[in-house]
Amino acid sequence: MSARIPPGQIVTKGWPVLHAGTVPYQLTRDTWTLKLSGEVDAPATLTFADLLALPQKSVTADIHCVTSWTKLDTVWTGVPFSVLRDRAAVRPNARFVVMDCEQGFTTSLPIDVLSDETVLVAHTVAGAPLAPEHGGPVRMFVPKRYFYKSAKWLRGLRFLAKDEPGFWEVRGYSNVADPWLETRYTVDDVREIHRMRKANLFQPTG
Ligand SMILES: Nc1nc2c(c(=O)[nH]1)N[C@H]1C(S)=C(S)[C@@H](COP(=O)(O)O)O[C@H]1N2
Ligand SMILES: [Mo]
Repeated sequence: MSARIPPGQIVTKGWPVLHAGTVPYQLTRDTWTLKLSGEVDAPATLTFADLLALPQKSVTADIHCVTSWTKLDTVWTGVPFSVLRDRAAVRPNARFVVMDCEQGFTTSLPIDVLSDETVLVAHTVAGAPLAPEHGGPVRMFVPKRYFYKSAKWLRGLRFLAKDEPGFWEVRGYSNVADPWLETRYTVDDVREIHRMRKANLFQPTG
């Protein structure tokens, strides 16, 4: 196994389009908004212009779909998640974020996992506006997790004290979704908890 490719993954040169339901073509940069809500002191609804007025960053990273394709060296531009977290003035009791999408898809991750410099609320790929088929005008970009954690057509970030497992997560997919641990399914999360318990590394997340 190459150190670059996570276990069980195969490199693809193309870029598959994968999602439940249809593409919401009516959602454009002009109609799109992003709601910051939940356990926050500064709830807000941002327009695309508001998003562009925030600090921007480009990240180059590999993406890994749980169905086993990996695409190398993708280049994304957007606003770091941490900037939006700070903009929302998240309360100390908030630990998770639910990413709410157009048409009802959701996924979630701990705020800590989303708070490093690789995670973007992204609007541009390889220098071009994100295509509707790939989640445009705006989607999450979370390259260190399987790609189902990178919510397409993002419409809200809901900050919560308790986790609320998302669309794929309640259908048997891992809530951890770590390509390097190869936690693909719920049962793999249980395996990881056992491994960490044995090593005295397990910290319950409530
Ligand atoms: N809103 C929404 N986002 C979603 C999905 C979805 O069904 N709906 N599918 C996820 C899955 S399983 C994958 S692999 C990626 C695929 O992104 P792509 O079509 O740009 O390759 O989007 C993720 N984000
Ligand atoms: Mo996926």
